[in-house]
Amino acid sequence: MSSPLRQPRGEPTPVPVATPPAPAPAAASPAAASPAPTPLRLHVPEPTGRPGQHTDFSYLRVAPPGAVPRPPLDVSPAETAPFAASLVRVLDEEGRAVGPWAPVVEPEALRRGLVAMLKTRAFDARMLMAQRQRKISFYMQCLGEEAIAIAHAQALREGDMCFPTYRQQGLLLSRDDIDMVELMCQLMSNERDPLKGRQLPVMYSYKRAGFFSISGNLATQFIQAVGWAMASAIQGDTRIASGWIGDGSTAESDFYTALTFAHVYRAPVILNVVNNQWAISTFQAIAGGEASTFAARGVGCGIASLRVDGNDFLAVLAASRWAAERARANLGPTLIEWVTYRAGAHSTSDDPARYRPADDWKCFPLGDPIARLKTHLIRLGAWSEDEHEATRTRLEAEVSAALKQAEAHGSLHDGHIPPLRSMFEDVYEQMPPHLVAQLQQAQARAAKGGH
Ligand SMILES: Cc1ncc(C[n+]2csc(CCOP(=O)(O)OP(=O)(O)O)c2C)c(N)n1
Ligand SMILES: [Mg+2]
Repeated sequence: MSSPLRQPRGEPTPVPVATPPAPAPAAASPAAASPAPTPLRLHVPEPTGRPGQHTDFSYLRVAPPGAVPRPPLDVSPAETAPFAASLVRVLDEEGRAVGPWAPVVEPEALRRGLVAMLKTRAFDARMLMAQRQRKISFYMQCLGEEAIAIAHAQALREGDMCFPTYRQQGLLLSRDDIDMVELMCQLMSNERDPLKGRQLPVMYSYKRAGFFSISGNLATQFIQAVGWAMASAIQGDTRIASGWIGDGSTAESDFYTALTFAHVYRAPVILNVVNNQWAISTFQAIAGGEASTFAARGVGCGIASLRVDGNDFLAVLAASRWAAERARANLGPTLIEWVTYRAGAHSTSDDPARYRPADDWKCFPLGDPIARLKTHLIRLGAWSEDEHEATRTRLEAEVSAALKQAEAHGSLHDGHIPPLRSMFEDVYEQMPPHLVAQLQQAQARAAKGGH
């Protein structure tokens, strides 16, 4: 027997609708005259391009370079609403630096930035290949997003603390005191892995470089950064924090908790939201980027916020400096949405051809950060095509040489991994008896060839 509620296939199942309270007795109207209630439905955002199509990037809300004014440092959070809806840009199509955000910067600093971006790209490309050669187990690139971490690093001081995600390797690779070989040893989980195989390969940790241990639990970086910044202020210190999160991860409740604490106590922190349009195969609109911007979340929480072209090295530098200066002057937190594009796969375990057009990055309206800074420097007479090619070749050779060196300390292939006892070390100053017993048991088993 069919139920009166059963619908033909394909028809939505009716949702019971609460009956409105009965109107006053005299005004009762016949049921037949009232319109049929509208079945309720949900909106599920979709990307504007799928494999085999062309993405319509008009959803991005791109402003022309130089068009957005530069507010005073002590602007009130509410007054930043227009900045959170627009897009701060400096570099125009011809590589000129235009508008009020154009930073005062020595060409030498820009050259260093360009070299660091080229180095990061060469490192990523080689590590991707190393994963395909099964020398490392897993890798995540930041292809197309290099300017964000690298220009941001130039706005920070020694002692400031970044709470990065796995896509800010540029913070490390832009430093002279971080050895690529050591990063590679971690990627290979070999004998020289500074974290002794206790972290995922790409999750580095460098206290001396202001690079807090990466956590695989997304969005925790934001609460940690705000807490660290609050502690710095409580101690009357001068160091600020910089927290990082992706567009997708803003959907985590930790994001809002961090914003509340940052706002309430005016914590000296920069809150970076890297909107690279994707969270693995999920389009940014699913995390809430369709009807509003991610920067607007900051304004709603009482935090001064900017939306910035993340592929424009000069805009990243200028906005990062602005936010850092605000934090150092006790003017409170700044949230910055960096608009960029994740040009590569999410990780070596992902295949973006399954969910987005293959030529998407080529069509992305904000271009390639390396090409844009290169054009600017050539225009300034501070760089050339020849120098660019020579630098690229030199860096590729340096990365390959570093990989050889790292491989000499072992790789996944040859079992040169940290010694078994390291699993039991570094927790207690003196190993308690139950761990000593477990260690001896494990060593005895390993000696017999077991695991
Ligand atoms: C709390 C939590 N949920 C889910 C995951 C699995 N995960 C890892 S990366 C990722 C996508 C993150 O996307 P986004 O925040 O946009 O950063 P992106 O990778 O684009 O840089 C997901 C869902 C996780 N690591 N932690
Ligand atoms: Mg993302």
